Amino acid sequence: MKEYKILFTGSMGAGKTTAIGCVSDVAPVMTDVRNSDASVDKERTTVGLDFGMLTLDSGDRVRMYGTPGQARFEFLWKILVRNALGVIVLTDNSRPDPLADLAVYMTGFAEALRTMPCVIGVGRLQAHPVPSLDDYAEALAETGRVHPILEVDVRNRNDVVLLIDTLLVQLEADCGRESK
Ligand SMILES: Nc1nc2c(ncn2[C@@H]2O[C@H](COP(=O)(O)OP(=O)(O)OP(=O)(O)O)[C@@H](O)[C@H]2O)c(=O)[nH]1
Ligand SMILES: [Mg+2]
Repeated sequence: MKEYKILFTGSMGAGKTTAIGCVSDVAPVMTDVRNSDASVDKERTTVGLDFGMLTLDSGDRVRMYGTPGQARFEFLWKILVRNALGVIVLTDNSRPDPLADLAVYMTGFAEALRTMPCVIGVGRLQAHPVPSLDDYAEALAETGRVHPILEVDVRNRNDVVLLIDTLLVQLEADCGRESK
């Protein structure tokens, strides 16, 4: 049996807490409090971390951690990414500039992503088709990065498991790693 630590990050309200809660086999640990950031219409927000555990069909276990989305908690991003094997970045396509949001996390985790695989999950794409998945790929390519980009509904277990599987496949193949 293998055990993996993976990290969910991404913009406020993209659904890190929801995604982890949706697939966790154990009662997830959440640290959400009342949201005081008026720029995002959201009742609660994560101020510490999320934690959940998923046992795969293979018997392997995935320990899932989630970061706060708010950039004021950037110091926690660095702590939470330690010892992780891969990162899932969630975006919310209903936000004003989802590609700029993506850039915040690609920059924030740049050091970790030199050695870790990464998958991008784009939420609310049906209702907000722009930027398209191709637009995301182009934006990433401009920064010299290639990562899988998938549409995701964080409320849908299969979607979230697919994101995790896509990350683990990269890990198994040892691809997605840039040479140092
Ligand atoms: N209607 C709708 N709601 C969605 C969709 N995707 C996500 N949500 C909702 O968006 C909210 C996401 O909230 P969280 O899971 O707290 O987001 P988070 O990324 O943990 O946010 P922070 O901790 O504040 O950074 C949840 O209420 C989800 O149900 C969607 O496609 N449609
Ligand atoms: Mg959260």
